[in-house]
Amino acid sequence: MGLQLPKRARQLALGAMLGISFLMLGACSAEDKAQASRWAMPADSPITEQGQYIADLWKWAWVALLVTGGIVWGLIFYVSWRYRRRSEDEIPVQTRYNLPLEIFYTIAPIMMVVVFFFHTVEVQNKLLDEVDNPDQVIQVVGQQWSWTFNHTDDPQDVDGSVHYVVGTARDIPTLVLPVDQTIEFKLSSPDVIHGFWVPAFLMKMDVFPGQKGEERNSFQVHTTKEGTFMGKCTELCGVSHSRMLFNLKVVSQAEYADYLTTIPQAEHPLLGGSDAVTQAGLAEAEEHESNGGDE
Ligand SMILES: [Cu+2]
Repeated sequence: MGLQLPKRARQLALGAMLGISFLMLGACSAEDKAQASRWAMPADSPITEQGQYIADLWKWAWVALLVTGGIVWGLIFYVSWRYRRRSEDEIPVQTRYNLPLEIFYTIAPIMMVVVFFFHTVEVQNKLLDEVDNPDQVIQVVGQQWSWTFNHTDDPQDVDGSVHYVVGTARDIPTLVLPVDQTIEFKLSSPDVIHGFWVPAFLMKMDVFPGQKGEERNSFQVHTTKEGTFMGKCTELCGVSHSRMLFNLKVVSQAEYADYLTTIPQAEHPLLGGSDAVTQAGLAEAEEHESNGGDE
């Protein structure tokens, strides 16, 4: 026997609940609504052709789930209303061991997972697809605790000269990219695993130590939108992991050509490790630790 409220009290409680729900919906700010309209993806994203595939996969997954949710909620409300207990003495029909129904609700979710899996693999293949002649090759080094960006001068010669930017945990670096070009990122690390993440790309990739040359993790994007965005490390990589940030600026191709003349040049890419210049963040953290130890 459950709690038996008088009918009037139950109606009042239901009315109050509906009222509160509508009030909560009304309290959504303009920002909440804008966020909902892009299905909670970051503002101004995606900024690459590849990112659009992810945005679409994400959107249609939500649509499929909401349709499924609508059907399930509808059925729950319908049967709990239609087959509710109507009298004190008689309980409604109790259905169990209904084989066709059990087969249906086992197969239906498996079919859904198969469809999601198919589309996920399809999008993943598109994201990892690479052309042989990208317009730019950026050799990205993640090291404790900042980034080095090597702008390879000749995309066909990754061991040749580069223009480069080296960040530290104190001075976060800016990665500048040209708009409307295919850019390849080759990722490497001299110490531990880092994660190269630009939220506006809607994808990220791990940066592994021990991978050299062509075995490095890599991916390509085709930039579609100018603007300033942010990037960060997304693998917990040590004490100053949270400071491993960078800025991303996507500029016109002319501005990009000008930009390259303003940054230093080297005969070979700076890949960290023996290139002590890329370890500036480490020295800073050690100084901090020794100061802390004296106190
Ligand atoms: Cu890191």
